[in-house]
Amino acid sequence: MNLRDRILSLREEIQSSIGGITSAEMLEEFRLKHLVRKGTLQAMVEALRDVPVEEKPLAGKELNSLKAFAEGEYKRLKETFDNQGTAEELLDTTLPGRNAESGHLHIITQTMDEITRIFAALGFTVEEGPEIEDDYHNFEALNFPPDHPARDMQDTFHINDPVGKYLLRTHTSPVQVRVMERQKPPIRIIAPGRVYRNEAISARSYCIFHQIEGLVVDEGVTFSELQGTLLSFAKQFYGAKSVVRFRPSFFPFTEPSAEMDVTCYICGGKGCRICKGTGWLEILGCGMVHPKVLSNLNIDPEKYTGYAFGIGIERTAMLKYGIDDIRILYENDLRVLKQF
Ligand code: 2NM
Repeated sequence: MNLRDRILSLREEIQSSIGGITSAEMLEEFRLKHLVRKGTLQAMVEALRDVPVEEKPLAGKELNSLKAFAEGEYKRLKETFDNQGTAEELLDTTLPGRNAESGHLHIITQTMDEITRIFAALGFTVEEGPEIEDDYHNFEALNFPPDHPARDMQDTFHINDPVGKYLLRTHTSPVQVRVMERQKPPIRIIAPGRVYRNEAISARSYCIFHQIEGLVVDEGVTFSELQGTLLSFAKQFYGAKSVVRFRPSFFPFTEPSAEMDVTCYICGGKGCRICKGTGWLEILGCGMVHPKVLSNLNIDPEKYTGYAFGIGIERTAMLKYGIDDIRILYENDLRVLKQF
């Protein structure tokens, strides 16, 4: 058989074996048989030296074409198998895992949970109520006179309902009203939740914020019991060395009413940037439940007394974490949220 015929028969062999290659292993066998230095194609190149001169050009051309074909097919199949290796080949279980970032509770929720836990340990149970309230539960039952400025369209978000009595609650006090409607004393509850006020948005106020309000009603409840309970809260939340003071204030639903300050937990009362040099932080409003609120809810004010308080969560969280603009709590900027 002359060289040209041998080359043609090698082409047939190569062509038919290429059709049967179905794995990377088979492709490697193909390479070792035909494409390496001691393979069939190189053997033909060497044999080309011994053929008569006149046969060389044609045989050479034939051989080059076969080599190009075999190498091209090898490259094509190699790429195919490289890209679709079995799952086992592609999965390297020794690589370090990808870090799955997990979310966490918002700073407002964290603060609310922490305060709730402290009062729960003091014997308070948690109550919730609707955010869309009616005028009676949000204002009237709480002794707000009909012309009180908070009832004005300017300060409260009213719902555009046919009766015109629904609104977004401006505090969580309507939850306390609903508890007093359905439950006889003793009552000892806190109401954490979201509230709404139609205020100009600024660094200090936002149209949405959160409160925890508390209510205790029983026979013989006194202002000193209020003071002891809220002092215990302040020591747990702001530190055991905390001291509190009460200043007279006014709310329609309490009499007497007070604001409670705690010694600044940053400077310990010496005066610093956070407490604006006063040594005190204003942290909540409180008071003895007004007798009219009790009688509105069929609780006999001659037999029962009660105290109530309200804590603003945003303000508390901002003081604790040194945040100076309330709006960043509502922008959902991960660069901010991840810090807490
Ligand atoms: C405050 C301050 C003082 C309060 C009163 C009542 C209720 F329902 F018993 F009348 N709930 N919450 C209250 C009292 C809230 O927030 C600054």
